[in-house]
Amino acid sequence: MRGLFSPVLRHTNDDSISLAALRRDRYVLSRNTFAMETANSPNISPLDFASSPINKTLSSEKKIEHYRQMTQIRRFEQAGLKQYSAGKMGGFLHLYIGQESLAVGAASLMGENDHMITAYRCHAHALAVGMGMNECMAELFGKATGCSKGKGGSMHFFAPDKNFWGGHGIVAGQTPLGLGLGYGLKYKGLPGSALCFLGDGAVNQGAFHESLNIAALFGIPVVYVIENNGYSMGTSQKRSSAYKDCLAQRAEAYDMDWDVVNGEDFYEVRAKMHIAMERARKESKPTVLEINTYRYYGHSVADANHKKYRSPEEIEKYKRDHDPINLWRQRLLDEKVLTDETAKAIDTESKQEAAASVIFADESPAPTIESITEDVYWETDNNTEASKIGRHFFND
Ligand SMILES: Cc1ncc(C[n+]2csc(CCOP(=O)(O)OP(=O)(O)O)c2C)c(N)n1
Ligand SMILES: [Mg+2]
Repeated sequence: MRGLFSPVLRHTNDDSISLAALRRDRYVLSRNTFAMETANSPNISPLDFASSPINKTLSSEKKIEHYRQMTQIRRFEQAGLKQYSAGKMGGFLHLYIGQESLAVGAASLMGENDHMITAYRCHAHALAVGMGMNECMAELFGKATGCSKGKGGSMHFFAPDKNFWGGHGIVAGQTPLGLGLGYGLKYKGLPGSALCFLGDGAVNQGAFHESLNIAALFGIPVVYVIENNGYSMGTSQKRSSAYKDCLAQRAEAYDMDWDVVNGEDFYEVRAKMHIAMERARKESKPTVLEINTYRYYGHSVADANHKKYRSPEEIEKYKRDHDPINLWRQRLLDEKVLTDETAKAIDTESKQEAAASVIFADESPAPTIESITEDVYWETDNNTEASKIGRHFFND
């Protein structure tokens, strides 16, 4: 059965051909690496992605900046968790802690015509594209100064001015929207790409498959990024898919390129994301990437059972040996790009910034009752004809 799905090598540049040839082995290796950990060999890599074209030109300043972003994201979410526990916010809080290299790696490659959309685990993507901690923390608190004016909360961070299109709660609901972002680029003749993130739990949804089909059929410049953190709420990825070995390989059914990425290696994330984004920008072709990663906390903070459907040892193993921030820091220390002192200073500053955002959020006003219908429909806010007759979508 598996022979039917043997990978098709259709990559376009030299760098990616070597990656393509290795990708299946690489996948098996990274899974095995994750499965049979030893403390001494946490990061076996058959390829050093530091030498890929997009990483070779990465300046020391940028490398440190990306370390700072990942640290800021983690400190922001840790501060948010503390405030959630103190009863400062309602609804859900889905933490991205453990997965930071994915959002930061992708955002680090975005230019003015590239767009990003994701699911409800969206804090990191928002901060990675350049949103501020204040507007994000205030959104968690449901305050009027939040990025969605306090009406979105944890799952609905948005920054259209930064080409960040949210934060979506329906599993795979963002996948046709990501397709639309890519379609818009093509329609306008813009040389960009649409990055659409989804979880491993979204890959069996019909909307995703319909999106893949149209993306391939119309040649849409979209990159679907499956953040495979191993679990969909309390269900392990191995239990939720009939074909469980490789999620990205489904792309072959749509005649689409795909690859598997080791998310703990920041260089690898950038190298493979770059290939996919260039394919979108230059050839107007879609890609599916599956990035292996891990979340340290439960599905949301309300997930009290997260140490029952996976063992505490498993969680500890990932924290100890696969933490993307620790591994990136170590890499930069080894390259002598970073010193321990600078790393510590970045961490302290990130904590301070997060603490300041908590004060900002706490002191901010709540939205007014009168504003409850504002910012829901564009037509209402702009008092259009469609709004007057109550037909928002079809008659404008
Ligand atoms: C269509 C739909 N079905 C079910 C849910 C409930 N639900 C919310 S999150 C989630 C799990 C999704 O897991 P995954 O896609 O792996 O993303 P992760 O939480 O791991 O980031 C489910 C089933 C939903 N929001 N939408
Ligand atoms: Mg998941």
